[in-house]
Amino acid sequence: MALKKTLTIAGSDASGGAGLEADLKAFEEHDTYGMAAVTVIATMDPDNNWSHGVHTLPIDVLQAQLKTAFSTGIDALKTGMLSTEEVIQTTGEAIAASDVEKVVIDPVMVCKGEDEVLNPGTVDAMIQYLLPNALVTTPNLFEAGQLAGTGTPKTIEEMKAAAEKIKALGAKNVVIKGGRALATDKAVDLFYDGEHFYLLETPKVETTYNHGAGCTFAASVTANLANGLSVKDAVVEAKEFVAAGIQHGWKLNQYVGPVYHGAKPRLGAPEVTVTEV
Ligand code: PXL
Repeated sequence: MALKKTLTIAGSDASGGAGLEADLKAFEEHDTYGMAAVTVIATMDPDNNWSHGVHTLPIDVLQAQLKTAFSTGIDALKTGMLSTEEVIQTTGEAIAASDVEKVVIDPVMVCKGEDEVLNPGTVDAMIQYLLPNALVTTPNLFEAGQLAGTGTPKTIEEMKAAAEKIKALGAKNVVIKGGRALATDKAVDLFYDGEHFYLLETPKVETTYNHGAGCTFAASVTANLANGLSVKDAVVEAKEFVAAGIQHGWKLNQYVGPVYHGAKPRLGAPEVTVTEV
């Protein structure tokens, strides 16, 4: 058995739905061997309305993990929550110094429901250190607007314009996750490969149990790339995988409902419609 090796450089979500916990579950479901380099530990306080604590690990602890992981010969990697400019710079430089080409940058700026950027300065650092390494980047609407400097896109045309700007910053392929936020009757993502734009659509699911969807999507793209899929096929399968996870999202407690990371292989997935636009 020679499994492909996948790495997530991301935060730990102590509640298990997002962050590296989501990534490792998705890596496993895609039959790859998952590894993690932890950047920060996110905690949620049940005595204070599940408010988030963000505990960044010392930079030398991150560097030591990156050294471990890269020494094994990584086939594909993703980044997730990188909480400070120093963490972003260290991660970007380590990726650039490695020979890993299948690099998925999920430019996590906020957790759902919180709309302050994690830290001022992180957007510029992502542009400087992360995007130039990205084979694929997977911003949500808010993150796309921040990276593109356009403000949050509200239409498909605005998403296309933002994708072009993000591509110009060095990312080879851009997926903007509109999800169910756009005023359409489908959950719509836009995929731009630098030449063509494609809309990826699934039926909208009315649920708030979608915690971890973004991480699960980017991790699925990463594992698919490790397994040799083309970027487009990797993205389309990841959309199926996460749509199934959202369809079968469940209530962890009164505060949060994660996606069911194992839904697609066990319960099937909705069809993804792909349309060039
Ligand atoms: O979903 C974004 C996200 C990423 N990474 C970590 C998180 C969250 C949101 O809760 O906790 C570690």
